Amino acid sequence: MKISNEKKLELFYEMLRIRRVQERIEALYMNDEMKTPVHLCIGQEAISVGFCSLLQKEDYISSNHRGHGHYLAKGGDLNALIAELHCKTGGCSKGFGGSMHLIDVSVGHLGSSAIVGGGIPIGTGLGLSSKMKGSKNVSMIFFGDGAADEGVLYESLNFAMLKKLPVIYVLENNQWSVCSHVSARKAGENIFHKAPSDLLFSSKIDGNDILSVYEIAKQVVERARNGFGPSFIECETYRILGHAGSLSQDPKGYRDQEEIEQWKKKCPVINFQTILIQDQILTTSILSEMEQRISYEIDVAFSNAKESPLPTKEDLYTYIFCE
Ligand SMILES: Cc1ncc(C[n+]2csc(CCOP(=O)(O)OP(=O)(O)O)c2C)c(N)n1
Repeated sequence: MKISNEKKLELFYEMLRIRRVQERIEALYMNDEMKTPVHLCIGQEAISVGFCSLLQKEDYISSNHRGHGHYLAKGGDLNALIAELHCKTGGCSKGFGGSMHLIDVSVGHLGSSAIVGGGIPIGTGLGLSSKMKGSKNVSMIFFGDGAADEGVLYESLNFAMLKKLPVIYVLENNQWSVCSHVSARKAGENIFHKAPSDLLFSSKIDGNDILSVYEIAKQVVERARNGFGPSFIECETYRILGHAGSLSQDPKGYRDQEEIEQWKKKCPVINFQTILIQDQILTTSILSEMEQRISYEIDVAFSNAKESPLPTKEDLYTYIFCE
């Protein structure tokens, strides 16, 4: 598939931005100013960027606890993300949600859930709403291999196939669910084989290769938008850092350093950067301009978050609805 150089740079920039945001969070986390757990997605950036780059603002996504990348790739506001991590009123959930409850309705991000698998029926329902309204909006759901253990995935897939819903199920198989390896939980090689194939387009891809992700994303978004029903894409990837918090807080011993080193060699950001430089699409001056722009944007977001007030006791009642 032909992808313009401009598009390639755009994809690279978005991945780099998510990477640098994650790194800054990780670097500052032990200062204890971010009053929420964080689940960083370093190593998985190609998936959120590749898939979201094919969506319109009006399309929906639903996300999970490891959702910073999904939020940013869909166009969620960085200032509101960082303020949310500080539990401040400037946050995207007004400081009440923390990192696992991100949302930006203005760009079609309809929320992330801390309940593993929780975003799957929500995203399926969003697909149903599009179909009932006769709109062309598609719904994309990001979830992990741990969530693929949950029965709700198969109920949702069945419903989406039955009603031919415009839903794209994006499984980020990062090999681990907390400290439990995928091989300890799955029978057989491929999770996606479990998805019945006659009513569901399914495929397994290298989730660390942004161009492969972009290519399949284009295909499945077009299918969904044109009434061909749901798709299920398993993306092989790896969580480079710990399950939650900063790296130093990750329990040791559940995975080999050698495994981590092997996956670091498959880094989606560095590898794409190398290709772009080799192909003379990215120059060192463009790269340093990108780095500066991103770094400045992150500085501003952290300083805004510090300035933003904490919620008050009265705010506790502001967002409670009752009839
Ligand atoms: C229903 C439910 N069960 C268990 C948990 C505890 N828990 C939080 S994250 C997580 C791992 C999820 O793994 P996966 O879906 O593969 O996502 P990853 O963390 O690897 O990105 C678990 C078991 C939870 N939050 N919700």
